[in-house]
Amino acid sequence: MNSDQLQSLSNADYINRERLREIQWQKLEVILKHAYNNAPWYKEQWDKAKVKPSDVKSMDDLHKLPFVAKQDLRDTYPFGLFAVPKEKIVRLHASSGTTGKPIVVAHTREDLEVWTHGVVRALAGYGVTQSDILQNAYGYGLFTGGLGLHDGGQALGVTVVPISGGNTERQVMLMRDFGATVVSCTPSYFLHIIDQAERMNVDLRKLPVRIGAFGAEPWSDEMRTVIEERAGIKAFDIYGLTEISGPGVGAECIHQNGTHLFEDHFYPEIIDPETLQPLPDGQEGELVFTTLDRFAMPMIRYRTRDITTLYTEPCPCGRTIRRMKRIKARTDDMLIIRGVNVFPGQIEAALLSVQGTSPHYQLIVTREFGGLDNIEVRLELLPEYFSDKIGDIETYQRQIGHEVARITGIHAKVTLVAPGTIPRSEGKAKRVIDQRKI
Ligand code: DLL
Repeated sequence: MNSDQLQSLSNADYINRERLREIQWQKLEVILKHAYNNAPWYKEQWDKAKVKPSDVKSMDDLHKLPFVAKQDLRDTYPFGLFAVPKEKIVRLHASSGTTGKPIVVAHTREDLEVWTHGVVRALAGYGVTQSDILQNAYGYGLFTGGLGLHDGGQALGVTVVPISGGNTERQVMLMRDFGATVVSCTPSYFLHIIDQAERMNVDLRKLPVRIGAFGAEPWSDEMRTVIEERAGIKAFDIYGLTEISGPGVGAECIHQNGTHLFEDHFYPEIIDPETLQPLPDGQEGELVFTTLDRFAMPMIRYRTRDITTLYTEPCPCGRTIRRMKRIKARTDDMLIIRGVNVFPGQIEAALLSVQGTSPHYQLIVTREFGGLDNIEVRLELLPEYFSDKIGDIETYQRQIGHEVARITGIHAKVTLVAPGTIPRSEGKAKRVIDQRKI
C-alpha cells in the first residue's frame, strides 16, 4: 500500500460526521436489498416481522429490522446465510464458541478487503509503519486473528512474521533474533511470552519490540499496566469478531482512551439486552453491528453479546468515528453469585490492584447443596512475593478478598497457588470454570 492509498484509507477516520451518516445510509440501502433478495433466511425473517427494506428510509429506521443472534448462525449451519453464489466466496472462517456447532462466516474477495482495511487502520493508528516487523502470534486457521493481522500487516507493507500461537520459547528467540518491533496475540498469551522471556534471561524491555496489538478477549487497564511495565512496550487494544469480519472492527489510537470503531463499514448500535430497545450514546448496553459493505454474508443487526458504551466526544487524535469503552464483559459471561451480578473483568481489576499479584488467575464457581453459589479466586503471586509462610499467605488472601468484596460486593474464597500452576493459554484464556450443574 503506498502512502496515498494509506492516506485515503485513514481519511475515513477523520470524516465529517454528517458526511459519514450519508455514506452509511447509501451503503445500508444497498446491503438491505442485497440481503433481502439474496439470502432467503433474511427474507423469511423480515417477512415474518412484516418489514421490508423499503420501510427503512434512513439510518434512524434501522431499529425496525429484527436482530440476528448467534443461535441463528448455528441454526443455519453451515451455509444457510450466504447471500452470494459459491463462486464468489474466496474464504471461510469459523468460530467454535464453547458448545455446539461452530458458526461459519463467508467472505468474497471484496469482503476480505473491507476486513483488511480495518486492520490497516488499526495498525496505522498505533503508529505502525512499513519499517516495522510484526510478529503475529495469533493462531492461524479458522480463527480470524492470525490471517486477519497477517493480511492487514502485509497490506500496510509491514514485514509480517507468521509465527502463529504456541512454541513460546521460539516466540522469544525470534522476537530477539528478528528484532520484531510489533507483536500481536491475546493479552494473556503475551503475559506467557513475558514469563518465558524472563526464564530465558531475555529482557524484553531491551529489545526493539515497542507496540502490542492485543485483543480477542476482555482485558483490563490494570493488565495493560502490567504488560507495559514488564515488556517496555505500548499495549493497544484491537477489537473484532468473526461474524462481522475478524480483528479490526475497531482499535485504539495512540491516546489509548477508547476503541475507535470503523463505523463506515461496521455500523454499531447499543441496545438494552432486556428490552431490546436502542439506547443513546453514553449508555451502557449490548453492542449490535450491521455490516454495511460485506456481501457474502451480510450481518444486519447482529447481537454481539458484548457489553460496552459508545461515545462521540472528540478524541485528541482528531478521529471523528465513534469510540467504545473497553468491552466490560459478554452478557453470557456474567456470573450471578448469591444475587449479585459480577463480571470476571471486575474481579481481575480488583485482584491486580493488590501489590504482588500476577495476572494469572481462574475463577471457580460452585453450587452448594442448598443452591447457594460460591466463587473461588485462584491466583498466582509474582514469584518474588510468593512465600510458604502461613502468616504471609493469610495476609495476602485477606487483602485480595477485601479488594474483591469492595469492588464487586461479593465474598470470594481466595486461594494462592504456586507460580506457574494456573494453565497458560496460547489463545483466549479460560478464566471461569463453572462447576455448577445447571
Ligand atoms: O476474537 C477476533 C479477534 C482476533 C479480535 C484478534 C481481536 C484480535 P471471535 O473469536 O469471534 O473473534 O471472538 C469475538 O471476542 O465478541 C468479544 O467478546 C471478544 N473480543 C474480541 N476482541 C476483544 C477485545 C475474535 N479487544 C469475541 N476486548 C467478541 C474484549 C474482545 N473482548
